[in-house]
Parts: sequence; structure tokens; C-alpha cells
Amino acid sequence: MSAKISAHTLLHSTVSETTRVGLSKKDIQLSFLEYLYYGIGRIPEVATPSDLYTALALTVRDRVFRRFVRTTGAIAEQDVRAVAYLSAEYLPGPHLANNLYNLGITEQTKEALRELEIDLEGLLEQEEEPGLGSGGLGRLASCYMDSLATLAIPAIAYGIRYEFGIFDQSIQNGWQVEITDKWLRFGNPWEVVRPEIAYEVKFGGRTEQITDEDGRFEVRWHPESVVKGTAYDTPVLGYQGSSMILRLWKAEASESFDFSAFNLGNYYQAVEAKMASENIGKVLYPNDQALSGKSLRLKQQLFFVSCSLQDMIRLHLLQGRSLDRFHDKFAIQLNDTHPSIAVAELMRILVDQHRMDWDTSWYITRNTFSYTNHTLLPEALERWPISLFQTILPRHLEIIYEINHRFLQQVREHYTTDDSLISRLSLIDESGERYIRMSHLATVGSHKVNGVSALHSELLQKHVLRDFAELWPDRFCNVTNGITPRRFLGLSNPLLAGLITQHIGETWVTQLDELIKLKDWAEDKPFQQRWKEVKLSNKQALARFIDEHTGVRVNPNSLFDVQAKRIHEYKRQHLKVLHILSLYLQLKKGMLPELPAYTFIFAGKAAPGYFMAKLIIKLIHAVADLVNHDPDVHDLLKVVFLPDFNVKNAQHLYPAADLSEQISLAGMEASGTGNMKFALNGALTVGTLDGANVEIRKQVGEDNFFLFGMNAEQVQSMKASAYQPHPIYENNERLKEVLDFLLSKKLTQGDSQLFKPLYDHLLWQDSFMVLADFQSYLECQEQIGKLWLRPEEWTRKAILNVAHMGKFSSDRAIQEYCQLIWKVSPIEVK
Ligand code: 26W
Repeated sequence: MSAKISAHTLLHSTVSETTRVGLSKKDIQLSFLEYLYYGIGRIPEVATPSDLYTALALTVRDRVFRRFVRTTGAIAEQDVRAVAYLSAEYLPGPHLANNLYNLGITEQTKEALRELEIDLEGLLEQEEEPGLGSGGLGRLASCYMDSLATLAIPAIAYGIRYEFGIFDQSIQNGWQVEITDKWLRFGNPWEVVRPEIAYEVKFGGRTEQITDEDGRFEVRWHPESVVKGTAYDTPVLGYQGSSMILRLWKAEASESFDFSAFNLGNYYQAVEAKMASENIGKVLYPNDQALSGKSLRLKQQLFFVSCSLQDMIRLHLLQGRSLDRFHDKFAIQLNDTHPSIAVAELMRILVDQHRMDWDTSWYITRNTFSYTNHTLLPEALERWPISLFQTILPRHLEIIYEINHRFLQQVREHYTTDDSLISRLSLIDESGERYIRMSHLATVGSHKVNGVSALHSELLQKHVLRDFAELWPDRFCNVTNGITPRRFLGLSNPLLAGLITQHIGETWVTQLDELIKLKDWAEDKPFQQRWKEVKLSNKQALARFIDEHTGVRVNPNSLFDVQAKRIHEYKRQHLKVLHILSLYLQLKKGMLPELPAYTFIFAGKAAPGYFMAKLIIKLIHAVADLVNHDPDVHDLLKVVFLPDFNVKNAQHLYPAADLSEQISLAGMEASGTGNMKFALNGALTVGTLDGANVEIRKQVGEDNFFLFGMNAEQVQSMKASAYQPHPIYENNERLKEVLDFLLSKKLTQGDSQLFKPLYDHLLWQDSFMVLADFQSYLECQEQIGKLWLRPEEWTRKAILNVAHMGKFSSDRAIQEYCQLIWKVSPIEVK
């Protein structure tokens, strides 16, 4: 018997039934104590909360690994095509509670700990979540991992192990203050380092063209520096079964490099090189939707992409497969353009290192990649100055020139000779300083390009990538985003999940369409009553949370109106603020006899360098200070800014919201996924016809969605006819009153210039047409206020919203990617 077989037999015959991976209360308890004693060297009496957390995490990790080993075994046996998801960002959220939920062992774990007089909730609070992303794109990647694992799709996700993730947000005197996120401070029990899985990545230097003895032309790259990437694996468990791996690369100094420096006797140079290498993985760029143009960011991109491609090629060759079948075995998804340098890097590896001819290499490359676009905002489309690119990636620049040359030649031969069209298609922007357009590289190097909602995909093909869509219509498609119902309903809203399961069974957890059965209960009075009780209880919990974190006391019976997302002018948090101020001013004048009690809740981070977004945060706090302390308000209005919006905090918000604010200017929000999370938890939506709102409204029905504002077409035509906000201000009394109030001493505690930049911008530019949509928003909010006063009707609509959310499961989205784009099928896991 070979060693391999005996280990396998051993695992199945004994270990699976024993403590180490058992799922009973006793097994969990024993494993936990073992980890505490022998893994950490502590007895319960003196263990810190962090020790206890770590011991429990390791206990659970064993059980996760057990499933992971099973999945990888099945993938290896079945020789299938696998997905590789390349993303510069992930936001997995806290692991422990999710893994307990997906393993189905929350109750026995709670009990096992309770017997040891340890409170599970307290331990869950200990966890520091990996903030390896800045917003929607990173969270989407993590929802997709949950679904890939749950559906048993052979897949691996690659990214960067940033030492500092997205900053922690604290508020001082109403202003955002950024604090470095030291998430690895107490160690990370969920990851396993794989020192043997490491690759070198080259940067800088020069290239040399030579002809070898056989007359073959080849290019040699003499880099200036080499960085090593080491794999850190985190298993991601699907719901009750299969699992996958998140492989993050940590940047380190390459031994070969600093040894040479040592040999030359230049110790300081060696140490400096080492530090420069480690810098690559130090920090996540916290901007969303605006590029920083920093060379370190470009280095990060090549770094993780190169390690990932080298890893895939190693795995491919390890299986004894030939490289010209690479695209048969890997479908690589580019999560936005951040990893799109992969197109040039794969070409480099095939052509320069494996000496494959250009055409074959290009065929493989194009059939391997597909690209998802997540934004239409011009300032968010990545482009790199040629000068900078040349210094950092000289060989990749040559390859991109060659790709471009061949591409444009083809265009000229078969499509058009129109020079202006050709320059629009080019991978290089030559209108001023020369830039590489990364979205063009990704589009040319992929066989499929998709947007993330029906509207966004349409606009992508009509505007941003129009010329390409006309050239290759079949290359473009849509996959509307989705969210995992495990984390965003089952785990974070156990009361609602329990109520739903009681009435329609629990199949919704993996087949979200089943929620449609709730339709039959929408009019049922006792069910409505239970529904309301669940919501109230979630709101009471959030009220306690708000009190603890902000000191503001809110009334759980008031309408919880929530806007939680990155702070950005296009998302129009300031439109919400204008509405609140308008209510306040009316109330002061005694003009609102039938006003419901409101709690307005905001949460979200602003990019550290984004002045206007930070000013909006300050404005929200100024309004809160004024409104929350004015005795005339009689607690009818409360304004709260919940600091440090992240996955963990979000899980408290979604279950407690009555109203979800999705009020971006139409045509700006690619999809949104918060909109789905709120609706799935029974909030009604007030929104524009933007991103996935359009599809949510279609699913839940027009009567169950509060629509306002211009649509994307109206926005376009108003922009085309030179939009002027000032006349709108002049002609709308209420608007004028609120806007002028932005400069009042009451709001600004004397400094009437404080919000002047915002005021001026709204009056004279108003890039996101807040003024144009103001009146429509106000009227819509009036309808909302009226409906709130009819609680049964409100609840009926809330139930119908949840009933129609099936489409927005990330399971559906992943199945579409599998069929439309990846051509990948699930594996069988025994
Ligand atoms: C180069 C700087 C930069 C960084 C991040 C530009 C753009 C980004 C992301 C693409 C921004 C982002 O997170 N986009 C969001 O992606 C979500 C998932 O598809 C969508 O739901 C959101 O609408 C979109 O804003």
C-alpha cells in the first residue's frame, strides 16, 4: 500500500469519527480545549478573549479544512475546467460566525462554550475582519466565492495579502479621521502559509533583443528588481458541503536578489531592496472610483497577477497537461481592469518563457480571459501614463504595443480605415500625454466582457465601450450582480430567516427563488404581525448598537431610513441631507401635522483625499447635532452617522432597515448590491432607475417600490442641453430655503463658510443633478411618509419585496457566469 493510500484510509476510518473534526457538542468542546491547552498554552481561567477566540477559530478551521480536502480531491480526480477569479479586492467579512453557520454547528458550539461559561457572542465580537477591499467590488468577489463553494464549482480566487486593509473610520468633531487597519495584529487563525508555493516577479530594468543559435528571435528582460510572492491560503466554506480557497500573495524580498547584494558587500543596499519589496503588499489603495496613478498600485497589480498566473501554469503542468491546452483548463475572470495586466503577462510567459509562437499564445490568452466592468465613471477607468509604465514594466509595454499593432492592423484590414475610429479603439490614448487604456487591453484580450446590471451593460455598450461593441457584438453580455443569502439573511437576520423557514421550509437558503412562496402569506394578518415583531426586535437591537457606538438614543418605533455605502457625490448622500433639512425647517414652522417619527441613519467611508465626500460627512454630523438637540423636534427626527461601515457593522444594519436609500443619479451606479441586501431583509426601496434598482423594481412590482427622479436618458439629454442648476434653485421655494440654510450660522455654529464649497458646487455645477431631482424626491418621500402611517400595508409590501428577491442570489449570478462565460460545471463531491 502506498503512503498516500494509507493516509487517506486512515483519515476516513478514524479521524472523521473523532474529536478533531466531529460536529457534536462534545467533539467541539474537546477540540476547543485541546487548542487552548496545547495550541496556545493557556487554561480557561487565564485565557484572554483573544486566546479563546483563536482556540475556537482553530477548532472550526479543522472542520472547514476537512471539507476543503474533500473538494480538492474531487477536482484532481475529475480533470475539469476550473475558474480562477482575479481580484485586487476581497471583503469576506468575519469568518467565524459564517463558518459555524455554513457547517450548521452554531447551536452546538454555543452550548459547548456555555458549559465552559464562555459566551459565543462575546468571542464573535473579537474577530477583526479582513478589510481587503474598499466597497462593492470587493464584497461582490466574496459573495461569489460563497456561491462558487456552495455550488461546488471548481475554482480558486487570487488576490493580495495587504498588510493594512481599508482604513478604520473614526469621527472627530464630525470629520472623518482615518486609522490604519492593523488586522493582522493578533495573528490570523484562518490562513495557512505555503512557503513552498512562492514565485518571483520582475520589475524595471531593460529588455534586449537577440537571435539565438537557431536563428530564433527572442527578447530577454534584465529587471532592476525581483520580488517574491508567497501564498497564504484561506479556505472558504460553502453552505453544507463543498469549499474553495482564497489564495493571497504576500510580497517579500527575493532571496536570490539580496544574496547577490550581500556578496557584493553592500549590506544597506540589500536591506533597502528588501524593504522596497515588502512595500508592494503593504496597503490597499482606499479610493473607489478615482485612480491614484501611483506606481506602487501598478506594481501591486503585476505582482499578484504574475504570481497567480505562474501558480496556474505550475498546477497545469503538474497534471501532465500541455500548455497549449491552458484555456481548456482555466477560465480566468478579471474583476474590473485592476488585474488586466494579466493579458500582457500571460503573453510574456508563453512567448518569452515557453517560446510559444505569438499567434498560438494570443489564441490561448483570448480564450482564457473574460472581463467584468464595474464602473462607467470616466475618472475610474484605469489608464497608466506610458512613461511610468515604461519604467516599471518595460517588457509588458513592448507586448502591449505588439498586441495593439496587430489588433489595429486587423481592424484596418477587415473593418474600417477611419482614423478617428481607429484612434478611439487603440489601446493607447494619444490625445495628449500618452496613456495605456486598461479597459481596452482587457476587452481585446478577453472572449467575453460583461456589465453588472442590465442597464449598466446596455450603457457600457452604448457609451464607454461602444466602438468595441459594434466591432464584436457577441463578445458583450450582462450578468446582473447577486448577493449570498447565507451571510445576508441566514446569518445576519436569524429572526427573519427563522420566520421564513417556519412557513416555507429552508430550501430558500440554496434556492432563493423559493422565497416566492411568501407571496401567499403577504395578506395573512398573524403572519404580518410576526413579521412586524421580527423587524421591531431587529430595530431594538440596532438601537442598542447605535447607542453604544454613537451615544445617540433612537426610537425603535420610528421609520428607520438608511443609506449605507461609500460616500460619493454620485450616490448623493447630500440629496438625503437636503430632504432631512427640509423636513426640519417645515417642522420648525409647524407645517407638518402628520409627520411620522424618523430615524435617518448614514454609514460609509469617504476616500481620504476626496474633499467633497468628507465635507458631506461633516454636514451629516452638523445636521445631526442641530436636529437631535432641538427641543421643538420632540424626537420626531433623529439623525445618526454610524462610523466605520464594514461587513460586520453592515450585518446589524440590513435587518433593521425599513427604508433603503438607493438614490444615485441614473446611469452612475453600475449595479449596487446594498440595494439587494436591504430588500432581502424586508426594507422598501426608494430609488432612481439606476443600476440593479431597475431590475429590483421589475421583480417586486412598481407598486412596491418608490421611484423618483430622471432616468438615464433624461439625464443624458439634460446634460447635453447644458444643465443649469441655478434656475431650479430660484424657482423652488423649499429648495432655496434648504440650500440657503447650508450657510446659516445655526447649522455651522458660526462658521458660515464651512459648507460654502458644497453650496457653490450645487448651485453652479451640480455634476450629479441633485437639484434637478430634488422636487421629485421630496414628493416621493411624502408618499413614503403616508404609507408608513398604514403599517399593515407597509408590511404587506415588505413581505412582497422579500418574496421577489430570488433573482438576486449570487448563486444565480454564478450559474450565469458558468454557462455564459466560463463553460464550467460543478464537480461531484462525495
Ligand atoms: C482605480 C480606482 C478604482 C477603484 C475601484 C476604480 C473603480 C473601483 C471599483 C470598480 C469601484 C466599485 O467598487 N464599483 C462597484 O462595483 C459593484 C460590484 O459590481 C457595483 O455594485 C457598484 O455599483 C460599483 O460602484
